[in-house]
Amino acid sequence: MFELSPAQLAQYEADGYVMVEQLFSREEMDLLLRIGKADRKIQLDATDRSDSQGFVTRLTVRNTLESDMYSAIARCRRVVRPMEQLLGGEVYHYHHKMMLKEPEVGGAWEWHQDYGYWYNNGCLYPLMASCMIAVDRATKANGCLQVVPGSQHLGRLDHGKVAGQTGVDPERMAQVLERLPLVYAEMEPGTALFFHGNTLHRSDANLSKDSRWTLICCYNAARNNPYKEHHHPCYMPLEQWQDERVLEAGKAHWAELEQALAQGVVAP
Ligand SMILES: O=C(O)CCC(=O)C(=O)O
Repeated sequence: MFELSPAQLAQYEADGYVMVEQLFSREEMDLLLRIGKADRKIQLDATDRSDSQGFVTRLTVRNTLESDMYSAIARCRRVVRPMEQLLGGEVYHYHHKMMLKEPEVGGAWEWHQDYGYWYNNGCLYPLMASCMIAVDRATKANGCLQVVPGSQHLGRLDHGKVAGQTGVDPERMAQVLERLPLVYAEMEPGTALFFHGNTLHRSDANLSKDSRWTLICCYNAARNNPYKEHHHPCYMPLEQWQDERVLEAGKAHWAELEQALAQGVVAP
């Protein structure tokens, strides 16, 4: 079973993120990409997020886990076990989202912390983290994630309206960038970035000819159950799947999509 090493845990503690190369195989990512491109449902359910330049990025958020390939990844031990290590105990699925950053149109994200938003959902502690998995290659040119190492130690910063999005106070952000470096998290397909809910991150618009799709799986510590109901789930035990089930679920998912395509209907 994959686990983060003491050195990787120390890196997360210092930097607020840790990158794990090839957490998923090329075969798994090729299949996920094929599924994503053929999946009318994720396109139909996608919401738009505009940036200040008028570029629009699309994302499809899921609060529940099913038997599809996206859910199999969010449930699999390769992702969940490191999350348990990082959050210090049992975790539950908070949501997952496919980020469909399309060539030449995919918009930018302003500087923010995920816990900047999740705080408002009744989660008292920042015992929350995400795993971003590169489905396509993510590069500087197609708008890969940018992170500020060590920024999780700043605690939660005030968020407000920034260029039409909810972002960190720009005056404070400028000061942060005077003191801390900025890192472009370039990733090959299958590489995963585990990052803390208070790690500052953003991304540029995708002006390149290559799409930049990622799957982001987000978790909350079981002991950090929100004190109020909101649009993401409260604690519910997470059924963890063996890693092999990712490919099995993907193959079954693809077969379902192929059948739906042949019948000219949208797969459920
Ligand atoms: O996909 C990206 O580039 C950024 C996404 C992000 O920051 C988020 O979902 O919180």
